[in-house]
Formats: sequence, structure tokens, C-alpha cells
Amino acid sequence: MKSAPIPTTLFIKNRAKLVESLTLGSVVLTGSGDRMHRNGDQDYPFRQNSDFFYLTGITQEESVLVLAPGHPDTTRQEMLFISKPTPKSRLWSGPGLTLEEAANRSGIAQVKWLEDLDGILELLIPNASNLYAAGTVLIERISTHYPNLSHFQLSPLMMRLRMVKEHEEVEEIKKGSVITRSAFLRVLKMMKPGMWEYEVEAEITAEFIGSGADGHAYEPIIASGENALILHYVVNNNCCLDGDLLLMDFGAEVNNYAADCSRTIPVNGCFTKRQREVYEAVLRVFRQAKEMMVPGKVMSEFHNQVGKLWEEEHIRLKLYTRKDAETRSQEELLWKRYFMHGTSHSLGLDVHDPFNQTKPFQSGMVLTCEPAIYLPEEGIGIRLENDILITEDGPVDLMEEIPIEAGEIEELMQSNR
Ligand SMILES: [Mn+2]
Repeated sequence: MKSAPIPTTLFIKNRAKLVESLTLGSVVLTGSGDRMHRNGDQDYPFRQNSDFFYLTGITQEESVLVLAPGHPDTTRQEMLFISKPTPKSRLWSGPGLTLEEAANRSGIAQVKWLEDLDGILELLIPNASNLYAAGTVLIERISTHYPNLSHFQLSPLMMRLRMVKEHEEVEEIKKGSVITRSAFLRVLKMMKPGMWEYEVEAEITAEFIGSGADGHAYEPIIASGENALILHYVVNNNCCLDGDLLLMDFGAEVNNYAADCSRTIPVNGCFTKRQREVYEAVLRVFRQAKEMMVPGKVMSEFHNQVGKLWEEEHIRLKLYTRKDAETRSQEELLWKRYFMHGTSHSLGLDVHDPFNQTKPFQSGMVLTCEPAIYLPEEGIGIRLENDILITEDGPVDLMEEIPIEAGEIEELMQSNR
């Protein structure tokens, strides 16, 4: 069986938190993701809208959540609408959720068929003091039926909630990390010169699917040699050569939650002296950066501190001199030449989860730590990335168990020869 579903307690808590942040008389309408037509009878794979999933746990299309917390009729305060199966939909797509199943999954007592939605909206919308809406179909419907009514975006409220994780969410990210680890170990076992990047991708995919994950949380980057210098390299269509490094950025998705990991390994199982020197520099920055991920830190401040660490390492690697570094202005800091992306982003239902960059880190946030170095002159790109849970007692590395020491990686690769 695929991974056990997320406990319904999470979705109940999430709705309670949203309701708490609403003013009196507010009504929330939010819809599932839209079906994306591809061609003929084919759609792009459906993946639930993250905000909608966060509030309901429902993975089905054509679903709508209605919240009217202050409503005098308590049966109107929280309602879920799902589409009623037809003989045709049963034949082509299977049974779909029953009302009872949807109620159990979401923890919402009032579940109705979608055909009843309009009647309910007619009752609720004209009396709402604030209307929050999300989902293209719903917003279209509101602007057609109530052209003079203005509504607010739901997403800023959702961002505030999703930035801090509940323990059920951290558990899913942990599950994804365990599967991501198995995939990495599998690659270490197989890797040898002459293997193609897409073959590496296939091994990772097989491990993800075979372990009960949903699949990849994002398009995996499998970049050998100079391809590692292309930050979003996803074609994965080159041969891994003897003497090159292989940069992999990959993560399993479990119950819609993402894991996000980067590792860089020598294709032939043995770092050259220079590769090892550069690798150790990235690892040192990674370790120090991780320790700086504590409550109260602001993202930009964190990134600049990591930049300072990089400056020392770059000087040690003889990329520039201290004198060079000190004469530069803030806008043309030399470390940015070799590390041109952020050190961290929020992680959750989306691999780049909604995050307000101005808000300080706080306990319960899950953030990546991903220092990297890109040296075009030497054809070297190295990135190391783990997922970190911020707590009052210091950072907790959710990927602690995924090998990262240069020596350990070499040993694991060579022991399989
Ligand atoms: Mn990342």
C-alpha cells in the first residue's frame, strides 16, 4: 500500500486556524485545482491545489470548500461540495468519493453534491461582510452572478498559516526524506562512468514509486560535469564521464508533501584533489549555515551571513584575494559571482512553499539549507541541500541520515564495485 494518509486532525486544525484569522461575518469560498487539458481525451496529470488540500485533505477535482464561521445555522458554517459520480465518470475514472468518505477524510460533517452549491451561495454571499475567494472557476462564477461584489484573495491568509508546520506535516516531509535517502543510496550503488543522466533519474524514480511515494516533488536535476552550472538543468540527457562530478537535486513527494535534497558525487567513486577541496568548502559552509537557522533570524540576514562564510572559503580556494573582496561595494560582492541563488526556501506542500521573506524564522518552519559553488572556469558545480526544521532548541536536520561526508560517499560507492 502507498503511504498511509495524513491524519484528519491536520485538516481540522488548519481550518480552525484560518477561521481564527477571519473577521466577523467573513465567508470563504475555495475550489480545488483546475483540470488542465492536454489533447484529445488526455489531461495533464491532476495534482490538487495546495491551499485546498491544506484545508480539506481532498485530492479530488471539482470540489469546493465553503466556510461561514459566524453563520447562525451551524450546519452552514463549514461545508464541502464534491462532484456526484455519473455512470460515465464511474466507467472512465472509477467510483470517486462518496459523501461519507469525503466527510471522513476532511473531518467536515456537511458534505454535499456540487449541484447544491449555487443554492447555498445565494444564501451566504449577499450577507457576507468580507468574501474571500480562490480558484478560477469559483471566481468566474462569483463575478458572473454577483458582478458588483468585491472579494479578497485568500492566498495571503494561507501563506501566513502554511509558513509554520504542524507536526503531522513534518511527519510527511520526514517520510519523503527517508525515501529520498533510499534513492540516493541506490544511485551510489549503481553509479559508474558511462551511465546516462536519465538512467540515474530512472533509478530514483523507481525507488520513489516503488517505496509508495507519489513520485518526484519537482523535476529532478541530474547534472554531470558542466551541466551542473545550469541552475535548472532538467533535460538529464548527457553521459556521466569518468572524472566528472554529478550534481543531483531530487526529492520524493509523499501525500502531497515535498522533500528537497541535493548531493554531488564523483562519477567514478573518487573525488580528485581539487574536487575534494571544493567539496569540503561547501560542506563546511553547509554545516555552519545550518547552525545559524534559529528562531528570530531573517532570510536576507541569514543569506548575507552565509555569503560572509563563502567569502572566506573563496579566498581559501584562491578564487580571489582578501584585498579584492574588501574593495568591492555591496552591489558587486565577489562571493555572489560563485553563489548566485538563495541559501534557503520554505518547504511543504510545494517545494517552494509560500513564505513571507520579511518574517523572522520561527519554531515549526521547515526550510532548506542549500549552499553551493559554481566555478565555470573549472567546469565544477557543487550543491549540498538538506531540509531543516526550526525549533527553539536549535535546528533539526530532517536529512541527517543521508550521507554527505566526502569520505563516506566514496566508501559507499567503492564498496559496491
Ligand atoms: Mn531547494
